[in-house]
Amino acid sequence: MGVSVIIIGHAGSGKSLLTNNFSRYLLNQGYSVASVNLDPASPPGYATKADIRDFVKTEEVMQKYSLGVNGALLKSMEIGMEHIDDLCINGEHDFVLYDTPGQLELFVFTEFGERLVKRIEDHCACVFIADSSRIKNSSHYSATISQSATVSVMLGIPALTAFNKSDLREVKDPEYYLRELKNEGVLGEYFEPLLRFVEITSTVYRQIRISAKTGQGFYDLFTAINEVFCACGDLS
Ligand SMILES: Nc1nc2c(ncn2[C@@H]2O[C@H](COP(=O)(O)OP(=O)(O)O)[C@@H](O)[C@H]2O)c(=O)[nH]1
Ligand SMILES: [Mg+2]
Repeated sequence: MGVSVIIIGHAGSGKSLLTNNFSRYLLNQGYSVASVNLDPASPPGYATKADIRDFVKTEEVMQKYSLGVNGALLKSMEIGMEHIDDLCINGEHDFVLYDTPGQLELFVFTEFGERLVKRIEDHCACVFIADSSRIKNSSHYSATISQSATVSVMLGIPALTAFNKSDLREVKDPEYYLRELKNEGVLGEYFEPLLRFVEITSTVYRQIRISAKTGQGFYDLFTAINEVFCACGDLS
């Protein structure tokens, strides 16, 4: 059975570049890989097995329905949902990478993500991409980890956090942020147990630092993805 990886993160965090370069990495390792673009607003810029833009393009939705950007994005996801069967690749590849819309709420907080996950028959996990260049203190770090946990809960699948753009800036060890949090009063008191909770409930908690640009950390990401299913006792 293959592995489906849903790549989620904030706009500009590097989802599309990761889909492009990580799929090449997997291909070079000898695996069969398919990439799926689920962002109706941007052409993927890499070869896809399925592309939501074959069914709906946000710029056309804006014109056709006289909508602003946000309305058109939501409408695009609604239209895309009618084609979920065409966007779901099951049982054909070792890995399927799903590149999600720029704004993560379009995938996580609409029915689209939930429905897609239900249609995926392969093993399925999500990789939450965080932009390391934006993590400048313990609050940023805690908020990032919390969001990854939220995505996992919303979609009902395991999530890994991958700290991208490590070529620009590397995140510090979790212990460093925990120490810092202890000095941050109320916020620290709130986040420390939260960080511990995420640590205990995650299948893979070691920090994964990658660069979608240079390929740094791709082996670590690859092994972590495999560990998710290994830890679930489900490698068949
Ligand atoms: N330096 C650096 N730039 C990156 C990295 N990943 C993405 N980018 C750049 O960040 C911008 C947004 O990337 P993109 O993949 O389109 O983000 P998306 O909105 O999450 O799909 C682009 O200019 C990418 O070239 C990385 O690891 N390092
Ligand atoms: Mg993108």
